[in-house]
Amino acid sequence: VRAATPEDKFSFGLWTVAWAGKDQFGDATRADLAPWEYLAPLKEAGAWGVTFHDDDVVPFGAGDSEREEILARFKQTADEVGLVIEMVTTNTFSHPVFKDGGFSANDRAVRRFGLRKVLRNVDLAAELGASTFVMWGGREGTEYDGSKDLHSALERYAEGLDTVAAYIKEKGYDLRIALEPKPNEPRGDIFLPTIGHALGLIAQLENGDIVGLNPETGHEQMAGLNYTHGLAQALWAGKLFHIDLNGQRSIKYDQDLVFGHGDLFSAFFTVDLLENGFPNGGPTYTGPRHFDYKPSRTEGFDGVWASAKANIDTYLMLAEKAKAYREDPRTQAAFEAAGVFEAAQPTLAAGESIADLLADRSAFEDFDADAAGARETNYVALNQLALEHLIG
Ligand code: 3MF
Ligand code: MG
Ligand code: MG
Ligand code: MG
Repeated sequence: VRAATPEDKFSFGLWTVAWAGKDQFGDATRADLAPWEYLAPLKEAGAWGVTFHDDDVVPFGAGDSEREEILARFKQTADEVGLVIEMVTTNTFSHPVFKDGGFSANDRAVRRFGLRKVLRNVDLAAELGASTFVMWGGREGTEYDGSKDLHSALERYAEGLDTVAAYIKEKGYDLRIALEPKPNEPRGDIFLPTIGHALGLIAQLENGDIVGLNPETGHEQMAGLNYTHGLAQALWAGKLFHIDLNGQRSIKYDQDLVFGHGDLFSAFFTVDLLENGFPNGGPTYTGPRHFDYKPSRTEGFDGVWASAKANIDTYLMLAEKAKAYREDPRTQAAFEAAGVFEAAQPTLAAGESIADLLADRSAFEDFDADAAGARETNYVALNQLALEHLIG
């Protein structure tokens, strides 16, 4: 596979390679390095960008001068190494103060603290030149349905998001918010569990024009959903601002495997959409190819860097294969036979009224539904072509 270039825009959360392996049941299996020590090897693995939560770099509760010192060192190292800080995000899930959420906690003082922590980080994101501000509300949710007035919780969540968006506008920052849906873990149920729920909430915001999505492969798959379809709907809505690519095998805890190490066929179609767009044209994704995975706890540092590179290599291999799949004349013929191009034709003709449709006997009275029901689609043959390219 070819080497990654900056044009590929491969990017990693600092918390991915910096995860030391501490989980619910076991201690860390790797050492903690200083935040800037991860940057050169990330660049070496092929990254163009890096992203972080405030607390990944600066310890929670650090004083202003310590904070500034650490951030300056981090930024300087990123510059020296040649990594772009393309996204910044806020940790409103680790500290016990956020055990009931940041924006939707019942406790108003906690909500005000959460909002202040986020706004402070919006300033930092703008200062560092990031273009996206991701918000994963990992503790926004419940274990018990009776523990929150769900209507008030949604009101407060929306209020918080609208306040952050209003602040970005007020300040004139060139920054967009990207919400990251997840169905559960760490809460029993998290608000905005899927791409669809998040799109629904964004549509009700006052400042929703600068609020979009950062969908994660595994999060949709944890809900049994199709990630590629979710990306498609976010694109269609003009809301695909950022992505978290990784791997997940079926409905279980958040595995955060290397991209492609979960559902590989699904990963193929994800890359096909990201690289080649919709067969009939339409909006395309031009943002970072951002990975949010965890180097497995079984790995040492060699394994960390090998797994970081594995994300990139898998993406590049799939991109090559998806390109060959699309360019294969057999695929184009199979698209034609499957009616994929016909789907671009509006169902009503240009200028056709509903009355015209109702008067069109060929559409209903004379339509042979049984014959149409018996038509060949050739979808399986088309899928086999994809498989052939994928494993060929
Ligand atoms: C949790 C996640 C988060 C988000 C991150 C970005 C810790 O399952 O995916 O990673 O991606 O908070 O804002
Ligand atoms: Mg995750
Ligand atoms: Mg995950
Ligand atoms: Mg994520």
